Amino acid sequence: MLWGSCALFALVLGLFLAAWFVPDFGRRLPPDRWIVWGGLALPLPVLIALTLYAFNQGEFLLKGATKDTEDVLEVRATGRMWEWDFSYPTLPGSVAEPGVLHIPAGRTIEIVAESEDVIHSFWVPRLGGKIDAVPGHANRLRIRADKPGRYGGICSEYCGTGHAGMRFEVRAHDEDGFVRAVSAETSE
Ligand SMILES: [Cu+2]
Repeated sequence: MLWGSCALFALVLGLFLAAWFVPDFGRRLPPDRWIVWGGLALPLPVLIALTLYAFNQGEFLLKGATKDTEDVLEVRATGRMWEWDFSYPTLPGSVAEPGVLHIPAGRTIEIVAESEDVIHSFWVPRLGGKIDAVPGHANRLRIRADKPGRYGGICSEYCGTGHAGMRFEVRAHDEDGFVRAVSAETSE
């Protein structure tokens, strides 16, 4: 999307500069042609492609509503004023420190977001969409980190005076590192 928008911006800016500085630029094409090609023929495929891409991406993020066979790791994310807790219901004995979410890289993670008090919102900008954490209701969102690394997360629904500090960190590990990370913490 970034490179596509850069290309379109460069094209429009180029046309603008040409119209401004080159005498008689564009006069050979009648105005209705400019409208048909520039106003319809160019934007339609771009908008259709973006819409299809957005639908596809939305399917991935919200797949939790339906069942499939992919090997998905479920993580519970619980928000409360003003911190996040994470747990792994399918990994017995695993413990996570508050504010740190360990995940395996390259694997789809299903976040089950809940809240203990008011509405919060789970958001890791570099890993995709955000989802509200609502008291008494489990919302599901899928994320995936392609590479190991650290990714910042925040609460993105205003929830009180401590909202701005309601941050957490996602640490994506390779498969071995992930097992070590969630079991090493049991001894702490
Ligand atoms: Cu908040």
